[in-house]
Amino acid sequence: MAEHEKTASVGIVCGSRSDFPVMDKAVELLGRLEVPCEMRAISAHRAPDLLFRFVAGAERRGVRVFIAGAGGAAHLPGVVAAKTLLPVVGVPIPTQVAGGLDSLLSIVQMPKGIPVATVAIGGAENAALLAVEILALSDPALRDRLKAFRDAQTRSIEDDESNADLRGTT
Ligand code: RP5
Repeated sequence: MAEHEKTASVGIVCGSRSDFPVMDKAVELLGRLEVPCEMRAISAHRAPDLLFRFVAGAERRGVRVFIAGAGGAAHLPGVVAAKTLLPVVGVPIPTQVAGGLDSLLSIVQMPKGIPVATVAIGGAENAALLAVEILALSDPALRDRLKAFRDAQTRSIEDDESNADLRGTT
């Protein structure tokens, strides 16, 4: 385990290493907002006991939110949610066969009792932002960084040349 992982606030788990290119976008965004995270590839169906150990260990190490990305019959986020009281954000991974609609429905259609906050297909950035919003509830400095991120995002659209004629108008 790398040194920075000991203080991770967000635990990211993927069903496979093949999900990393999508989920790396969450890691990158969390890094921009200075939120420590750790990412693992642990299949819920191929290695369920390892997944349970990861969830329990991550909680002990200080993880406060999980992000789980999986594709196809994507039960990983629901299984993580079943093993923790922490919030779980699910990311449906795009697939070859159904474009990720299979992943989306598998994750979003959780039966009542165990929720998973599901973002768009491939929506790893929004998963990271949702995790940040949750953490910011009890971290004023992080809230300030999130506000600055939002403001910069708005400014980049206002500064776009195609909107030049709208500047300064209400
Ligand atoms: C899921 O099956 C993973 O989340 C991945 O999106 C998909 C394909 O997995 P691999 O074939 O790369 O193992 O479990």
